[in-house]
Amino acid sequence: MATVNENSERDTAGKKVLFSGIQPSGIITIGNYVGAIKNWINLQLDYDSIFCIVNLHAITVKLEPAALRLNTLELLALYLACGIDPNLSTVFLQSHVSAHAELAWILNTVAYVGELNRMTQYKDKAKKHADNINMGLMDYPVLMASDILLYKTDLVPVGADQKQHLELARDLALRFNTRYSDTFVVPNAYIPKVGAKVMSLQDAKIKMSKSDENENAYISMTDSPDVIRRKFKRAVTDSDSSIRFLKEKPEISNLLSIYSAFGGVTVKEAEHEFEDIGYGEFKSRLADAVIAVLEPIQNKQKQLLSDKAYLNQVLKEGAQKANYRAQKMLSKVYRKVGFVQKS
Ligand code: ATP
Ligand code: LTN
Repeated sequence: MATVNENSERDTAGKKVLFSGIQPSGIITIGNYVGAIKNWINLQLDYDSIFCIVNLHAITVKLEPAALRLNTLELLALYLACGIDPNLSTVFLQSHVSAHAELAWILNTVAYVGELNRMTQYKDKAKKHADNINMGLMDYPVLMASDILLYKTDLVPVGADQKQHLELARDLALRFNTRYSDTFVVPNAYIPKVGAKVMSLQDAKIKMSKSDENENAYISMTDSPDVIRRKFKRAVTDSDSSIRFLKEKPEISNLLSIYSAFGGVTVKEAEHEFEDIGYGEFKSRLADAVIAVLEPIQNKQKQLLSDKAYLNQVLKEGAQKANYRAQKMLSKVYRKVGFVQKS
């Protein structure tokens, strides 16, 4: 991807800006962890990082208000438990910064109905939620572009399923810049080499998704060791017994990728390690590797959830930092489109 980043802003330490987010729509899976959160932890050292909990996105599908409230704090605690440092990065709730919705409106005027109608995620979700194909569901990628473009973002670490949305954010930035003069930084996606698309444990043709009706298809970040072992044991595999990363072995390849991401080894090293080992033993060691990473995170998350005052303080400070930056960009955009300034 070519980069047109004349508008790129570096902070005082000369760092580029990184932005990402997850919806507080319920269970967070190891797919979300490997595809997104895990990479955020390392990248936050090198980038001026902003991590958002995207609750405006979450209500594009039906969600009980009480559940959304609970999910939000749980996701915040998970971010922190995984190692996001609020002193290093900005962590905030999307609804606390009204500029996200405001910029989305402006971007709507440069987004075409045709291109939104063609988005894969929209088509999938429309099929899945046929009784609730609301405008928000269709407008979801424009709001996501708004999230990203508000902060002069250079890098957006996401799983492979978000690539198309990133392309749209780039297109909208370029289209706005062409129409109104240079304003937005054109962002780049950061998609991990291993684990960009963790597949379902029950069907390696579809991605691991928290909204899968079959609980055995995913491992939740809060699953107990017993449950993790059971789910891996039940994971679908082929009848051949070699542990190799091959196109014709999608189930084993998926498990090897998970092992690589959690065990801190390359897929090649993992293949070597399991050369003369059967599926049963492999699955058991895989479970060990995942549990070893998840257990401390789960303990930390529990501890954080018992300190609501601290969590609220993190959100308050995050909102202040994000709001300041977002308002600056929004004012610039308002000026560019010809809105008379408030006196
Ligand atoms: P749903 O499956 O309900 O549509 P989701 O699991 O995709 O939701 P999001 O909040 O939309 O959850 O995604 C959060 C982040 O996790 C995104 O960066 C997304 O690309 C990544 N992600 C989601 N599923 C996977 C997966 N199976 N493998 C790798 N990354 C994933
Ligand atoms: N659509 C994203 C979540 C999301 C996001 C963002 C990710 C909303 N706004 C901005 C990166 C940057 C998803 O992962 N499903």
